[in-house]
Amino acid sequence: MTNRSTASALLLTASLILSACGSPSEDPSTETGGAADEAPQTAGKQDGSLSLPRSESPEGARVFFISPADGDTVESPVFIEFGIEGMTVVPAGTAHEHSGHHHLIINAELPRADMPIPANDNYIHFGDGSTSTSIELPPGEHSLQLLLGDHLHIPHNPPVSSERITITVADK
Ligand SMILES: [Cu+2]
Repeated sequence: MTNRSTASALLLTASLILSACGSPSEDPSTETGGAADEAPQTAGKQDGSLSLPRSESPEGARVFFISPADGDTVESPVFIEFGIEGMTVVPAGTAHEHSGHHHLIINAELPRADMPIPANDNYIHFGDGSTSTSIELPPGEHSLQLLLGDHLHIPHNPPVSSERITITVADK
C-alpha cells in the first residue's frame, strides 16, 4: 500500500513538472547568476528556454490567402480560404513528413517559432485539417495571417507563414 501511494505521488509530481514545462516562458530575462549545475538540461537555446523538436518544412513551401485579398472590404461573417503549396494539410496529431494544419492569426503578431502556437481568439487552430472558415468580426480594420503548425502545433523549421493582410469589415 505504501509503495503504491508513493508511486502515485511520484507520478503526480512528474505530471506537474511536465505541465509546468509545457507552458510558454513569460520571463525573457533568464540571465541570472545561477550556478551552472542549477541550469536545466535544454537543447542549448541561448535564453535557456526548452527547445522542442521541430518538423522540417521543404524549400519553397508556403501558405497564403485565397480569399480575402489584402485591402479588401468585406462583410461579417468573413469567409476565409487558406491556400498551401509544397506541403499537405493533415489533422493535428498526424505526424507526416512535410505536413501540418492551418492557424489563423487575427490582429496579432507571429508567435514564437519554437513553442506550440497559442490557442485563443487571436490564434485559431484548424486541427481538423480544414482549409476555410467563416468568422464574425466587428466593423473596422483587421489583420489576418496564416501560420502552419505541425502535429504538435509547433511552427515548422523554417516557419511556413503567409503575408499579413489587412481587411476592412464594413458597417452593417
Ligand atoms: Cu494547431
